[in-house]
Amino acid sequence: MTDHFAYIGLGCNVGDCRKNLRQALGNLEAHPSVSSVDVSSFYETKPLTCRVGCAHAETFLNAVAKVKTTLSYRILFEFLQKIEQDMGRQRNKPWGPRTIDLDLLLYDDTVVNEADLTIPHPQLHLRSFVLKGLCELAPDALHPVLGHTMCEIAGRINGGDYRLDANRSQLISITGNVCVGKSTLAARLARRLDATFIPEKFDENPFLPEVYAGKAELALDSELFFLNSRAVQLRSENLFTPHRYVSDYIFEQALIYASFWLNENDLAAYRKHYESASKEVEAPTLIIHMHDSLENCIQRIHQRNRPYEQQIETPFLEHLACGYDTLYTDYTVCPVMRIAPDQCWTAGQVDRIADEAQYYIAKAQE
Ligand code: PH2
Ligand code: MG
Ligand code: MG
Repeated sequence: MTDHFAYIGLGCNVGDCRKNLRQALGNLEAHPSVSSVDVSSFYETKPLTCRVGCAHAETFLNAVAKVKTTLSYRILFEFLQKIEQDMGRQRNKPWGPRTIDLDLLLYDDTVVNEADLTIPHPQLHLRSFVLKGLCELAPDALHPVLGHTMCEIAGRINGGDYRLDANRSQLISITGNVCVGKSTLAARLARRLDATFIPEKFDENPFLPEVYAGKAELALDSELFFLNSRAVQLRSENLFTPHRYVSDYIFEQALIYASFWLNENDLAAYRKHYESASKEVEAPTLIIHMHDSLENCIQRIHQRNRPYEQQIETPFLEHLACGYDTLYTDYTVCPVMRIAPDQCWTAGQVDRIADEAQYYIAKAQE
């Protein structure tokens, strides 16, 4: 009989959770076909709810176990359900309180898509409360669908917890420095994902060339023009649910640019407009951040040869790079996937990014 390695997510939010987790682990260990159970720390997590204002007020206690077993994934899955039932889990509400929840997260590097069972667990990559334990036990293990380590996947969600939600529009936003390749990738991803491309209307901004040419007094007009045009493009009521969109910018980058161009007074005035406009725009479902060396960006700016961009110098690009880094340091609006730009030139590489992106957005409900 071959040994298999499975990872199991444990969760509890009613009763004595420490005791319930220990009891579930004891039940796992007691199975004659389970030869070892390693367990992560037990950690408290804030409940991720199915929708705003729905159940799950109680804090969860979560952990992950690594199980060495000769059981098939199907028998192991049934065994987990039996433990849940024996421990008094009521399955009447899918998101109801639970004395114990045992989720089969990974089984070797097997990919399963059966009616009642999906492996890897379809939300694993969106949940820090699962990835925390996986990172303790197997930081370098590869996610069989995404092909990245648990550590890298955890970095994308940065401590946040997300769910696939077909009740909202699916907005993928590409970010990165000037001339890193955002629009090219955005357009190609949109085609590949059957999404609508939302391009930044830089060529409609009458103030932009003048600002780059040194007319600081037009900077506020230029920034307000962009703010308004982006707010119209991304306004929630202008986006259909659950239609897909790919934009070549994010709304928040406005502040990074504005803080470079505007003086203190103008920036304070701008912030007010920004705050009120930001309430109406749709938050992204996924960000794809492209990074590259500033030298490469400058080289491409020269190749692209948009006249007003030719004055761009390193300090401006440094300001932008630093602004994005700061923004993403504690960003928990949506997952952030980081890619190097040379990954997106061949059709195969674009397909690969599209497949990964697709895994982070909801499919339309049938
Ligand atoms: N499980 C859920 C839903 N929400 N939130 C946290 N923090 N931990 C969980 O284990 C959990 C959840 C569905 O199983
Ligand atoms: Mg669960
Ligand atoms: Mg479950």
